[in-house]
Amino acid sequence: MTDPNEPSERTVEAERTVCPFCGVGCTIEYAGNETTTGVEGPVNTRGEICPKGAAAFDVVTHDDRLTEPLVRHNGRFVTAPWEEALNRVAERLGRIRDDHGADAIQFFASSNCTNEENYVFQKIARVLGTNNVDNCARLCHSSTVAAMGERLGAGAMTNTLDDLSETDCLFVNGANPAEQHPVAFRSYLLPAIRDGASLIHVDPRANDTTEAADVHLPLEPGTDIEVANAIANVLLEEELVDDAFLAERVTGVDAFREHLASVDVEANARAAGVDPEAIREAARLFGEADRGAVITGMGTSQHRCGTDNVHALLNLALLTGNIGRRGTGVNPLRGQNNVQGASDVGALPGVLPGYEPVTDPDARARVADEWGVEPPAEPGLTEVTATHRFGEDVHGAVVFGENPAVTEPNATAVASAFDELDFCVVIDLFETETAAHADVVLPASSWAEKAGTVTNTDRRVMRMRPNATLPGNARRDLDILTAIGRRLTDVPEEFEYDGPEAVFEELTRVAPIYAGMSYDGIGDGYQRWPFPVDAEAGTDVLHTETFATGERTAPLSAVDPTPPADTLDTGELTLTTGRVLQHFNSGALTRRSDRLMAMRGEDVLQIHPDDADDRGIEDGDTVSVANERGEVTVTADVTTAVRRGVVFCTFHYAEPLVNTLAGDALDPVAEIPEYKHSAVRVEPVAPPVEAD
Ligand SMILES: Nc1nc2c(c(=O)[nH]1)N[C@H]1C(S)=C(S)[C@@H](COP(=O)(O)OP(=O)(O)OC[C@H]3O[C@@H](n4cnc5c(=O)[nH]c(N)nc54)[C@H](O)[C@@H]3O)O[C@H]1N2
Ligand SMILES: Nc1nc2c(c(=O)[nH]1)N[C@H]1C(S)=C(S)[C@@H](COP(=O)(O)OP(=O)(O)OC[C@H]3O[C@@H](n4cnc5c(=O)[nH]c(N)nc54)[C@H](O)[C@@H]3O)O[C@H]1N2
Ligand code: SF4
Ligand SMILES: [Mo]
Repeated sequence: MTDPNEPSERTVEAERTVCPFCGVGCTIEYAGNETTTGVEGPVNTRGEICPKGAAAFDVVTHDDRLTEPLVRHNGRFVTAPWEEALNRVAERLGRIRDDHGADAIQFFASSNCTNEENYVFQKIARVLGTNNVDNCARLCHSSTVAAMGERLGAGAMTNTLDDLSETDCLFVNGANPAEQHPVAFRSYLLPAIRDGASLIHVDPRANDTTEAADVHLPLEPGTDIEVANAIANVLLEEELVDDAFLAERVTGVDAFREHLASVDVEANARAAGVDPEAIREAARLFGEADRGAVITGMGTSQHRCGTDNVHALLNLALLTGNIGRRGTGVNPLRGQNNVQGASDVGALPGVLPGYEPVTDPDARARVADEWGVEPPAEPGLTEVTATHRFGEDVHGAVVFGENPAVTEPNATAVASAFDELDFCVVIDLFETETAAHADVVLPASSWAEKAGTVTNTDRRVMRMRPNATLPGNARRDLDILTAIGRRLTDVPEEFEYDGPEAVFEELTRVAPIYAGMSYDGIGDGYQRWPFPVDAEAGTDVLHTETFATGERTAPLSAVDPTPPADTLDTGELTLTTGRVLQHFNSGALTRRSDRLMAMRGEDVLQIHPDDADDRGIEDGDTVSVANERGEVTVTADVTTAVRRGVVFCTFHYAEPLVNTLAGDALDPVAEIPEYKHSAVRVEPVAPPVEAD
């Protein structure tokens, strides 16, 4: 916190903006006294927020904020003037490009930052001559986007939060919206449940979402395909499918039936460790519902078979005709406040702004018309693959608002890989664990110090507005990026913008899905893509008459299970990871909030009483969790919320660094890591002391 004895030179005022945390996109503003409050916005129509939104200001005035550029001299960081720091960035990255080509540099974009910032960021990479730009969408829903893109032609939520409140059945697979998308859960999903909608929760753990569930399938991590295929089998066997929809809108039905004939519900239930009767009950609830909606999250997507997991869920929606109507669909709840937007504006290695493939010459030519430089035609590296190649063919990195040394799998190896680079610049609010391996660190702007737009989970573009001035010599992210673009590229004039609105205008010309949007049009409300809403269909729901592929039909696609990469030796347990309400991702922001830390201040390992007993572990004991990649010590929370054989931990803390335990396996299609299944040994750190 700021020193109360020092008069603060920072002015603070209330301006409607968007919460910096999750993809729900609640509207908040400064409320005085270093706090924020929810105000009525497009999503939180009654001004409702969760504890993170309420604590958002804590980070803005935190003492740890970077206020000067840092440049490494003889191994140590020293503060430096902006000119020197920026020149060093341009000179060193320029040298890497000259020596090895632009593809030797990796650009880590920020799903925590605005559309305008990410648009400029990917433009720097592409103008420089590389498609090596990626964002955290890689780590959350890249598999979802891949499967949905292939089958339906669009990787975003098919439906809107608003219409999901009209559903009759929620099929929530590997997501915990009660904690991770709290306002969406309380204001859109719970009302549907109170109106009689059923909830099926497919999750190895019982958590806050499970409390509202009619059926809980506590599957073994990594067995989602077994469960979804068993449900598909029951749907077909018990004639719970929508024959009219299958006839009109679906192809591959016969081949799918044939494939599913070999699926045995009992055997799949056994493999997943769930009750076959519960699978049947789930199938009946979903199949008999007039409107059934699938909601999917990280438990589905973060496996080496993440793309297939989503294919298996898409089958359930297509079989039951639950696509293209209100209250239905397949709905990935997006992660950070702008992970949807960072992807929309082209911070991905395979697509240009608006998801046009880099391999499409017409799309490249359209971009070249605007930029005067044609983007390269070869898709770039995804972010985890890139870190695996640091020091080999990748020699430089620009890390913008990401903390891969904490959040990528096998994190200790990732941190060392950063030391293999010739040059790394980090643009962040704090001296992060990744910054510790950088050569230059640039002090950036928090959510409260910038203007721009972000795109929430149901594709709504909303405006952010500054509530505070910058601390010390920190600069706005957009100013930092344009300054780098002007120094580093051969087209400095392409990085002269008169503020974020001018960037947005360019974006609407380059990205077809944003065409026609404007700051004025958005105002205090929102504009949703595809824009404008199709007047004929009269709805914001996708795929109503045709799929986004342009086709009237989408295919069923049979998938078989893939075993996780880690196999369990005797005595080992399966570690799966995830989130809690009070903390956010790497914890960079939430660990620094006293009020959030007071609510939940440490990481714990959830472990089943029988597994704890076997190891002589009691509730509250310090335990070691280890495998060949690393070890962490953490407090045991002995609970029946997790199934036997499975332990659960968050990854919100740099200490313990849980991601040291996650493996390098990637989904072959989307290159998403297998965060949700690692083999670990769990032991008490010291033998329990007998109390007399
Ligand atoms: N409070 C809070 N909210 C957040 C975030 C945060 O860090 N904290 N982060 C944001 C981001 S970036 C994202 S991507 C979203 C993610 O939101 P969610 O997808 O809800 O996040 P997770 O907790 O990672 O995973 C969801 C559930 O998957 C379960 N799971 C684990 N393994 C498996 C499995 O093999 N199969 C199935 N079916 N389930 C499994 C876990 O037990 C967990 O309850 O949340 C966003 N919102
Ligand atoms: N074990 C395990 N690991 C996981 C996951 C999991 O479920 N399990 N989930 C994965 C997922 S889904 C995700 S999205 C990733 C998240 O991974 P990251 O994106 O690396 O984590 P974050 O904490 O969201 O943010 C990173 C950085 O952004 C900075 N930042 C915030 N706002 C701003 C800003 O306005 N400007 C600038 N310049 N910087 C800013 C923060 O200070 C922080 O250092 O983690 C992944 N890692
Ligand atoms: S639900 Fe998400 S967007 Fe809304 S206040 Fe909480 S963290 Fe912020
Ligand atoms: Mo995420």
